Amino acid sequence: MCVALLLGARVGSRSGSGGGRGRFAFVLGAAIGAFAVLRSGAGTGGVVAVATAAGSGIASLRAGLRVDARSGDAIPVQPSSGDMGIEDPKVRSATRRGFLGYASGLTVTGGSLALGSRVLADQTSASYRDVVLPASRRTDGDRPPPTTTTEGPWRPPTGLSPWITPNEDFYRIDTALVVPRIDPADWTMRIDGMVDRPLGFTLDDLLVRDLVDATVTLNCVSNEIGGHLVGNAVWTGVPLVELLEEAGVRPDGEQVMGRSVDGFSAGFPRSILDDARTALVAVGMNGEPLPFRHGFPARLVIAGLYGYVSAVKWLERIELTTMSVDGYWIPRGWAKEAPIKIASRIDVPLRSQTIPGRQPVAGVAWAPVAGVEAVELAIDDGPWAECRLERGEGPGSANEAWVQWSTIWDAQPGNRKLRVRAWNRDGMVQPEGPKHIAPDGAEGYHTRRLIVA
Ligand SMILES: Nc1nc2c(c(=O)[nH]1)N[C@H]1C(S)=C(S)[C@@H](COP(=O)(O)O)O[C@H]1N2
Ligand SMILES: [Mo]
Repeated sequence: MCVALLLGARVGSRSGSGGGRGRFAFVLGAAIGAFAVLRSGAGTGGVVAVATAAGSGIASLRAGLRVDARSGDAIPVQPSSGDMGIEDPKVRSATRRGFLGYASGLTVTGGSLALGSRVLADQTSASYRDVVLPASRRTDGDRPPPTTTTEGPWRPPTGLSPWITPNEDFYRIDTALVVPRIDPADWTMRIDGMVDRPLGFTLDDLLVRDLVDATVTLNCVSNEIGGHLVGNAVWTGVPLVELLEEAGVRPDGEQVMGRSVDGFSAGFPRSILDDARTALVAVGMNGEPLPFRHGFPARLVIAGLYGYVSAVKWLERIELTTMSVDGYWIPRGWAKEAPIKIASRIDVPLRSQTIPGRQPVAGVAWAPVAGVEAVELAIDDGPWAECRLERGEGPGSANEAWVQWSTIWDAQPGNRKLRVRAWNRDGMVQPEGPKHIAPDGAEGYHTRRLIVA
């Protein structure tokens, strides 16, 4: 699938808009894609999706446009560095307006593609339903006792993100045209490269091990300030360090490179694991086997690293290598090392208009792996005032998961501005920015402007 995409992208970028070679590449890509889809057993629906993708690919070549699928349900969603050149939203929308005709065509083709891949992703095969997570699982890392405050019991305000993001609502980012639907019977995961003993695992090999549960916030580097490409889940899996110890990493194996069945790859320095952060070959998400969309049968989850350098879905290989090898997004202009930045978001109040009087302001904040120490809210550029924090209950270290924060605001009529920022437990405040998502994540304080009347 990825081959088709890459091929199309490469020829597309050389030939400019509407190039015959570009069109040829997409048709060729579609043929390869269809072959791959048939081989993977996705059926004719998958072929239709690929054909649609090829069609919209040609359309986008002609329009000189990229498909911008922010919801994460359509085609390649992480913008390439090329897009970062246009910073002014007005310039962008002017360019877009010129291609309205193409854009509406794209919406239709893109929409049917999204629908196609969704239908495929939601079908559960018999072999998927056979997978059962073992009931007894251990917990590493300590969690402080639930927050006890003098403020009394806490009720999450309406509209606040739940502590655990349900699997159905969890954001999805990947380059896959069609969600891989791996039959565990045909799947193994190997650990090789600069190791003393290359190892191979079936899904059953992983499931019979002493599995760990951990609550970890996953965050996409493409998440804008206040965006929703972030979620918090309880992941179940095998600690990566245990597997690496069994394989015996050689001193030159300084990078852990995860590789997916779809050609995607992501790597991070092995030394990152030395601080005992959660790092799992995950097979479960919120008590269920991984959904297809989120990497069934196994994926990596590394606390505190953006997904594009760590969270490889449909994992088939963990290669120990030197730092000179690059994962998928690195040659496309994204930073080689990418720790998650301190961030906070206002969820409530949601609307741009609100009524005067006392009301909740609430949201989420995250700063893995140091953890969130405090969240502050400023009203109309007034002083920063500390908010109440809720650290949800769950397995794992509280510092690797987001916190919910809330406060009560006595809204006065007029134009109002709310700004939020977080501090981590190393005494660092969230960077004020503003800074764009490329190359290593956005910086800035989420701001909500409201008309109180
Ligand atoms: N195979 C594969 N794994 C992938 C990606 C991908 O494109 N292909 N994208 C990564 C990125 S950029 C992110 S942010 C996370 C998102 O994981 P999710 O879709 O489960 O939320 O997956 C990572 N793993
Ligand atoms: Mo991402």
